[in-house]
Amino acid sequence: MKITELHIYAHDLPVKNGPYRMAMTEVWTLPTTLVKLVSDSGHVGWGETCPVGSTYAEMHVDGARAALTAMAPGLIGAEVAPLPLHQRMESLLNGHNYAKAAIDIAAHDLMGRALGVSVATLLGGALTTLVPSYYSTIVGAPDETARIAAEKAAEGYPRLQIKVGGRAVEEDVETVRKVWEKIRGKGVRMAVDGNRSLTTRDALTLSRECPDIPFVMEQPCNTVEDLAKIRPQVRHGIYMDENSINLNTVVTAVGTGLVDGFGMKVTRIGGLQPMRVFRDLCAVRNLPHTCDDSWGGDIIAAACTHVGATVQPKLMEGAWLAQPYIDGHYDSRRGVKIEGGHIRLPEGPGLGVVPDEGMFGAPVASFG
Ligand code: 0XW
Ligand code: MG
Repeated sequence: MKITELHIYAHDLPVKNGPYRMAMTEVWTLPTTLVKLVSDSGHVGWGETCPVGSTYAEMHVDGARAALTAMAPGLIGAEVAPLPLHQRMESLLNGHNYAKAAIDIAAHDLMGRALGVSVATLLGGALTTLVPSYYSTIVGAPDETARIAAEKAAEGYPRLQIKVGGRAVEEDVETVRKVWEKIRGKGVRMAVDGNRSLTTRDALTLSRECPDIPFVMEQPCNTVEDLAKIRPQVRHGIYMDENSINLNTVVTAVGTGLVDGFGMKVTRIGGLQPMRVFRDLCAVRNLPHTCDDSWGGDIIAAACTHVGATVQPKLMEGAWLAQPYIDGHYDSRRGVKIEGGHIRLPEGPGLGVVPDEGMFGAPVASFG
């Protein structure tokens, strides 16, 4: 099966009750990029990539569109199957995983539709049809954050991610302690995410001031070197998120025992093919991880849910979706939703969602 057409669409996703605030990023509207592939068999597949602003990860919306436009002519006539497709993309452009991911997701959707199987089946087979999610607070006042944490725990979220950083560490400590007072004993797991913002000094303070609270520290500091520095000094598990920019970094982090788990983004690692390799590497070393993305609509949400369904439940830390922050769906009937802290695996072939492409207007570029 070969690619005969590639279309790129631009679409804005305003943040409901915005802004969405992390330590170093505040966003009100997220410009997302969609890719539609058509094959010589007449099948269609959709992909998406949506950086959450320009300071979160090494991604930029215009970079994604430029990279897709640069690769597109060389992808007409390419095999849809993930391994030859990735080889072709590597021959056309170095890096830019988050742009390649949109093509990779579209190819998985197309292949699934052509074969009449779900993307989870293509990835090895679903282990569940109810995928756990987690709720991520924004950086906020301690009492308000604790109130939201209690509310989300009561809704059924099995895990909470508490955002910290960008302010005095004392306020972060107070926030974490107040959240713990509310959720203690409720069986809800907790991650404290600094989104790269903490100095190693403040990361150590946070850990030392909360020795009794069983959270994991997600990407507390900016660099791999910072994580290595605090690693032997903290009491809490360390998860890598933003630093895990490709499989090479992941292999080193896993092999050197630098981390206890990952917050992983499907687009940052380059799509579903590298994501399944990542999943299997983590399984070998019993490392828990999430299957999320930084932002995006129903296409990204479905991709995260399908791969999340293939992760051993004991290692699955959840699929975070932007859906609670977005009004409406690309697919009004089969849109992907979090209910009671969990996501029902979409049914049907491919990703199981069929976007109403009228929503996206005319493509910004078309090839083939
Ligand atoms: C909570 N997330 C999955 C969504 C935001 O884009 C950031 C991210 C994270 O864990 O850092
Ligand atoms: Mg994170």
